[in-house]
Amino acid sequence: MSLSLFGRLPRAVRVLRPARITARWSSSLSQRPGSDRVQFPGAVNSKFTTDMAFMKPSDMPYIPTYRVMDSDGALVGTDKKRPVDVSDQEILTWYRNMLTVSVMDGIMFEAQRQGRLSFYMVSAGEEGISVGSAAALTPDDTVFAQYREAGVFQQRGFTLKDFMSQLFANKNDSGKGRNMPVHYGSSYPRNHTISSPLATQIPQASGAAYALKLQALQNPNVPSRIVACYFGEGAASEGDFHAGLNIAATRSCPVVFICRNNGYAISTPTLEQYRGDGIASRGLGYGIDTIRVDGNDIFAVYEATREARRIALEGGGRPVLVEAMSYRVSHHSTSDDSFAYRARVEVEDWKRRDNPIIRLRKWLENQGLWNEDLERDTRSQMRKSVLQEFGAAEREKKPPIRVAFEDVYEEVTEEQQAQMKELRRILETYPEEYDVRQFEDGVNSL
Ligand SMILES: Cc1ncc(C[n+]2csc(CCOP(=O)(O)OP(=O)(O)O)c2C)c(N)n1
Repeated sequence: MSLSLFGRLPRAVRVLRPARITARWSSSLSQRPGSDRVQFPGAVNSKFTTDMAFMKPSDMPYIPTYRVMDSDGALVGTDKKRPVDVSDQEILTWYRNMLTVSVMDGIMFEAQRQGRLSFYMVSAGEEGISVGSAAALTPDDTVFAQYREAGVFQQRGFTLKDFMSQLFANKNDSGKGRNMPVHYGSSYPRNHTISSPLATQIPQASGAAYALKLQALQNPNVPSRIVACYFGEGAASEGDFHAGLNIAATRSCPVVFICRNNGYAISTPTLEQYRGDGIASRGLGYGIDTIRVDGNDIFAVYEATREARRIALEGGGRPVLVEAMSYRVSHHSTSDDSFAYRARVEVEDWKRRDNPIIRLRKWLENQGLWNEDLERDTRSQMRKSVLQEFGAAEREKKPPIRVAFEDVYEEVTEEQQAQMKELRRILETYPEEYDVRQFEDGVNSL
């Protein structure tokens, strides 16, 4: 019945129809006499059994964690001579990108504590996940992020000026100063603007991936593109996670879901977040190819994402889930003191034991590609660059006041025009109360 739908579509669509769907639809749904398998349409490969046994999660094997390099920066796969098929130069860029995010985080966190910035969130301990996964994407791929993925933006060409303009909501911010700090976005490479409500980006990512799939069907000559969608293990408890993964599976969308499992959602430890085997075990339930990786190992993250990207484009499109394990060594945000709910020693332990930056540094040093002097000079240079852009962004004008009324709808409505006029009247009547000099064009923009 539904097959007739394809009959009306152009030939290319029929050729690219996903193989798995064909197999399922073409199997007979009637019960064959003597068959040991159920032919109910809802579970076509299930065997009959006379053994009434409830399946227990604890009887299932735990999903292993893929790694390429151990915490000493040594390669663990016996056959591996090189960790990944990219140049040393490229790996050094990854290292610098992780370091840039880390240096910027240190400075901006402190700046917030001094009241120079309203809010900040660091990604300490998770730089390997964001830089490593973004390195496996092409600039044409589309990204939906949560908020702890500054490394994705850094790896995809965001400059310190871009970061600082958003953080200080000045007139150079592509988001026009309307969002809280750390809610970055860019039109190319396409990084959809971050928004605060958790997990809402997950079904949106599936929808965007569906659109990319349809585009590829209409024009097979455009380069293949995927959507990469990031979220935390806490966000994965939202209903939108379920909606997003299920629709991506049933519509065969080329989307790679990347879950950062860092052990906490603000004060909530994973034991209170879920009782299954992390987030990875859920992927299988949706019929999605899934892998768990060591998030402190940038090589493992890169390799897994690159392969996930390849699989996502197979047969016209299908989703993949990557669960990257890490530990949130920082406070949740500048509004949080995490020692109120976890022991300082636990955090110190993790900081000492392992992190993605030190691990890659050890590998680079073992290869003779990095040393103490380079580390010191690079860090000091990065600090200087961050402080320079910080100062420049802080001194820059805010966007025109008019911008507060624009883009609510595509066009400014009559009511909004009246509100702008009224605002201008108030600002002009009480100049002592409202200092508008920091906004581009002052009241004249209204
Ligand atoms: C729908 C919704 N509920 C609650 C919040 C408040 N909130 C902001 S961040 C956060 C924790 C998210 O944890 P996780 O997804 O694990 O990401 P992490 O912060 O650990 O990177 C919560 C509950 C929100 N922003 N949106």
